[in-house]
Amino acid sequence: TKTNGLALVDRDDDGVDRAFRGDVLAGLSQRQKAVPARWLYDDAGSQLFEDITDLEEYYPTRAETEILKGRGEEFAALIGAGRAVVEFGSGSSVKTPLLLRAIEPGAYVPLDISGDFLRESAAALSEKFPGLAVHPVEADFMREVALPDEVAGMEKLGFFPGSTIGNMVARTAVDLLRSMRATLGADHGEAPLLLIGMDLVKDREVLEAAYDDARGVTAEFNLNLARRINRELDGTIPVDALEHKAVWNDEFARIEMHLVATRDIAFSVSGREFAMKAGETIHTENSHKFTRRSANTLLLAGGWTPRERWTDSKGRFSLILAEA
Ligand code: AVI
Repeated sequence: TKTNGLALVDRDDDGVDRAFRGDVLAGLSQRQKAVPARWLYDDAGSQLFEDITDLEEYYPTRAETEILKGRGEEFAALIGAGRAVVEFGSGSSVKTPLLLRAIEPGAYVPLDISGDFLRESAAALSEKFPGLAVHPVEADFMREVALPDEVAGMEKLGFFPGSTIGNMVARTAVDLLRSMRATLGADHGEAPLLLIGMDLVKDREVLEAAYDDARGVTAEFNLNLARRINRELDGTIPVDALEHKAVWNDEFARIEMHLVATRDIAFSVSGREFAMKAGETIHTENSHKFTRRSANTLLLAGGWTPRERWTDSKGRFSLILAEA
């Protein structure tokens, strides 16, 4: 689950999230309507994403878990014991313990913008690893984060699984990789490592099915954004006139999710009027897929040198160890 928590959210007197309203109004005013993908993850959206990770068609979670399960000894040899593991995003219930069990970390520092979710997952982790020092930090990790004093003297390993980097356009991804370097102390003479999941380019059919499953869970995940706009921003979007579309954009090597208008519609959001012609879309998410080279190029642009790379047995997903 990923949520946007309360603590770092700026709300107006009516309790409306100002950043959400700003992004939606600006995005719906563009020629190609678009809403940033981060807004897919309210409580309902986060639960739907969890459901997606169990789907037959959605291979990334299973593929990455297979690598984490099978390569523990190699991680231990390359990473060594005693590092502070800094996870960008609160740990998922499955992946993080696999890494922590393999490498004997000195501490675990989950970073997340959602305080509630952060505390919950940190508590669950502490229960699983009673001897491990866990220091959750509530922060927006898109910027440099000050780590707790307790891990000041320790070597660091950043952990960013799930290919969430793929949900960013290259410019944002590079900014994030550079912020990670700074957060992990690379600018102050430390030599941090980063273990990062990056999903791979593959057949269009496999990719499009992964983002348009037979049970319609991904469609619900996408449509939930329109419902959220109606709920939180006093919107009148006729959700029944929108359809989920997931399409491979070969030019940019990414799956794009859109909400397509099935007829001409008009609606208002926060008192502003909008219209869509039949066939017009709202672009709601990019999920970039990488080749070995494009992954390396992105990491290098972000200040990280790839050192080791693992893929699952079907060659669908990669986990890369890089050093600053
Ligand atoms: C969170 N992120 C890596 C997912 C992905 O595969 O891009 C989000 C997602 N969107 C639709 N299905 C899954």
